[in-house]
Amino acid sequence: TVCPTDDRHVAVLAFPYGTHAAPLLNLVRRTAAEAPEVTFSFFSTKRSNTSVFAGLNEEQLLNIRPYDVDDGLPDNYVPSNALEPIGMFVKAMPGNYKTAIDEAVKKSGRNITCLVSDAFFWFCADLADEFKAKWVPLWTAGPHSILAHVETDLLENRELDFLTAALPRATAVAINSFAAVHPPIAHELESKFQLLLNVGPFILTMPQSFTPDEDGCLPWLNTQKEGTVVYISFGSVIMPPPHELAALAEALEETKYPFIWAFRGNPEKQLPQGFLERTKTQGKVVGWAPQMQILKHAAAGVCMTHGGWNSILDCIVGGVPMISRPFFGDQSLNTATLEHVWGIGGGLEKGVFTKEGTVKALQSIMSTENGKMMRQKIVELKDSAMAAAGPEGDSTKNFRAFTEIVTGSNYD
Ligand code: U2F
Repeated sequence: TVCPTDDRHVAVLAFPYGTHAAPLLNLVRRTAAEAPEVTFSFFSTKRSNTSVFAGLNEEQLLNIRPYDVDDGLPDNYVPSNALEPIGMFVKAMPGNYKTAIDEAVKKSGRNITCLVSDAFFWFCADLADEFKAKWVPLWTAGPHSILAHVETDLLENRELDFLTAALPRATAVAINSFAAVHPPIAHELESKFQLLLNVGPFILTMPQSFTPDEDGCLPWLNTQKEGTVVYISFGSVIMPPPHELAALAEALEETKYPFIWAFRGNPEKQLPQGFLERTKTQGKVVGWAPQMQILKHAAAGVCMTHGGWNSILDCIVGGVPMISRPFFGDQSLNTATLEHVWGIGGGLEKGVFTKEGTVKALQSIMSTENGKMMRQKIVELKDSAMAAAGPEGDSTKNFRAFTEIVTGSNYD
């Protein structure tokens, strides 16, 4: 029931690129469901809102309203590379968010009482002061990368320099992770922030949107032997260069491992000539795949990834070791952690896809003691993730704390 005198209004500021806005919305959906009397306004670009709100009905959205912020791009703009529009968007901040927040305040008649934002938005520290509101940022990547930012004095990137100075001002910092993933890092972070809230892995703790299996990956997996299938995906942003795509394709043909390749471009044009025809019974090249369901399937044997944090969590929950080819941001650090801290995967010889290096890496995971060890270790991590997300687990308790801070209520 909605209390007409309630004046609580949470502004949620999403970063509209990569896999950032969807996890933030999932977190807020769970919180909003616990606090039906509080208004939640969700700010992202039109394109991002269209994608993350797709398929969610009124009943699922409850007290959350989407608002579009200006993407900073001129009319009829054609990007010259994938990063350019992100730079233009960042230049439009924070004015674009402020304009949209003003509109939401006017529409709802409620001032902002709390800001929940992507942790990239250092400007929220000042905005929260201006509104006399709380600020709870969400770091959508792993604990190692946020610690690296906080600990690094000489940052080349000014945006991130501001970020690290701002985060200790937040009422709490939430992260899509669980403390047992790497306890020394969690302890270190606890000492840097007013409050650190591990509330993940979201794949276990938050409502997820449904990914349809349009290409029949799951029935196909049912026809494959246990632990034999190579799943390949480089997330939502990356397309490896042509010579590396070719090397990976050749390695698959050479090893004959069954595979599912979630390919975001045009496979006919971008994969070697004849590859699709020659491998049509060996594997499937699909568009967007139901990644989590694939990784949970008994047939999944190894995941080829770019080392994006959400994919790493998916693999941990699925119990599938990884071969990682990092491209930017946190991905190299994530890859090193897979190999040297957790022992649940590793990088490639020379760091890039070559035919020989990829064959070696695949064979090492699929058919050596090393691969067996990785599988055992990843199942241990999976168990601690499940415990954290369980009824009395740390992430569950931290989520309660998050909800109380954000809504200012006790929901026990
Ligand atoms: C950025 O990450 P990306 O979006 O490139 O990659 P991930 O963090 O691995 O997230 C990919 C998500 O998309 C899903 C998959 C993950 O939740 O389950 N998915 C799918 O459902 N189907 C597909 O065919 C392919 C993917 C950035 F590039 C990274 O460096 C950061 O770590 C990350 C988090 O901040 O954001």
